[in-house]
Amino acid sequence: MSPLAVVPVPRSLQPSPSGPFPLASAVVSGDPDSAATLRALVEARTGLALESAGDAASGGPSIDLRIDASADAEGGTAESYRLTVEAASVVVTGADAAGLFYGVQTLVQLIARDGDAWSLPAVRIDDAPRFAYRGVMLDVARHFQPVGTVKAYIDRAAGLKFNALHLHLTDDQGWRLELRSRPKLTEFASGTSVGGDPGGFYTAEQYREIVAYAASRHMIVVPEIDMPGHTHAVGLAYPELAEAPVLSTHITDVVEAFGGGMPTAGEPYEGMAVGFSSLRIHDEATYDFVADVFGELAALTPGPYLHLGGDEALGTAPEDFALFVERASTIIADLGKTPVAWHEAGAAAGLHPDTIGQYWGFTTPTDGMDEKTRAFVRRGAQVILSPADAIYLDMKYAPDARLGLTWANGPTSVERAYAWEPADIVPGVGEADILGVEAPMWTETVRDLSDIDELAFPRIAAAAEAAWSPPAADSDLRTWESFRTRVGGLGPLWTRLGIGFQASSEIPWASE
Ligand code: TNX
Repeated sequence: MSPLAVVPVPRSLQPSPSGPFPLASAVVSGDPDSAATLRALVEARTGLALESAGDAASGGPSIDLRIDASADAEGGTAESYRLTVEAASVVVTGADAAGLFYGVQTLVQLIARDGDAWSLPAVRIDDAPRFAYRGVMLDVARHFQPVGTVKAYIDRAAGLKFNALHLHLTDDQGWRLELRSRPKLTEFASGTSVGGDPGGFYTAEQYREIVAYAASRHMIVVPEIDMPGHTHAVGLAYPELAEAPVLSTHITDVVEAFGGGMPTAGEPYEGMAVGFSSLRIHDEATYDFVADVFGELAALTPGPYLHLGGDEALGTAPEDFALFVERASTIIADLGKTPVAWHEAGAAAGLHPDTIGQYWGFTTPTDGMDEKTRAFVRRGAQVILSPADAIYLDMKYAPDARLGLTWANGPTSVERAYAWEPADIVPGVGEADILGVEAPMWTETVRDLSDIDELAFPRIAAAAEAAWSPPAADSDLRTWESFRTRVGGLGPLWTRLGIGFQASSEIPWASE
């Protein structure tokens, strides 16, 4: 029997001898929020409008949705759930609201065609996440994405049991969040995107709307203000805070390959080069700015993390970089938030010790990136893994692909996105040191939701499985063969949900 099409694969999945559960006559009872989620997803998948227990009396088989902290095998692990399908009843029990939400997502993935009808296969699933932090990142700076697109991305990610949306809100090409303390940022630095495409920004109210929508799908928002590099846009609004662009040969090479012109102080940057901009490190006005920006962001963000960036600051001298990230991480910690920084910041001796590191090197570390990452752990903090040659969702699938970049070891196949083990990436950074896994979507080549879908799906499913599922050593179903078959089984669901996935030839796509 081919494995059931559940992605990420659960901790334990046992087919049961009972017959399948018929969906059409089912009656949904229990927790109202998850009942609404289930009814909406079943309708999208099958066209069936399931009855609720409150509706006209019905003797149909029941789907019962419960929250019970004592119910799971491990005694109420956060986000865990248990799911039992038998011929006459379905019971989903979450240890908490998030667990129940994930149980419902699994249930929807199990829906199968049964002749002219729809059914659920008899099964018993016990499931809980491997890592507490399961993230996707969306770069809304290189190409601004409207609120509706961000919500659609949240829905897609939540369906794969991701629980964090990292929003890359600022970069050389634009500042995308309106701040009362610094109104010039959006007035002067948000109008354009890469390639001369339109820009945009979120008002504080729109940002709150995104945060609330994410919360309704059990996701936190991790906002990133990238500093001290990636700050050309800041100079359009507050020129006194920005150094002149540092024009290395790398910049000339990128401009030659991709166009966009050389970065020029005071002019919007529409190209794809990185590492030429820097805030002024030895000017107190810079830290007034950092305090204003993160102060307002902390007040707008209920989640525990604020990301200060810190990547590719090639236009900043190393000792200046260290001084900056030490002060910025301390400002964030003093606001009562946990700082997050890209792995480069690990090199700064005085970085705030609570700072979470985000590793973006390759699955086999190069250039001392592993050492910088271990430094976070030595200070007592954890690490988020985003190995670029595996789960950078903006890489091309194949050399002739329409969208994407290739710098991370050439194109990234679905198989390569799947074939890595988090605890084996950075020597000295083991299971307990890993907060989680995050798949970034940078948007230099990505304009809209259909571009996002084409690059993210199906590789995002590999990242979800690395973040949620047990390691291969503990699960027979953590193999490429099983994964590709299970992903193929999700094709019809993704189609019904309007997800424009790449019909990769590596995956045996099911037709219904
Ligand atoms: C590297 S990885 C970047 C981004 C680019 C991305 C494109 C990292 C922390 N920074 O500035 O958008 O490559 O793939």
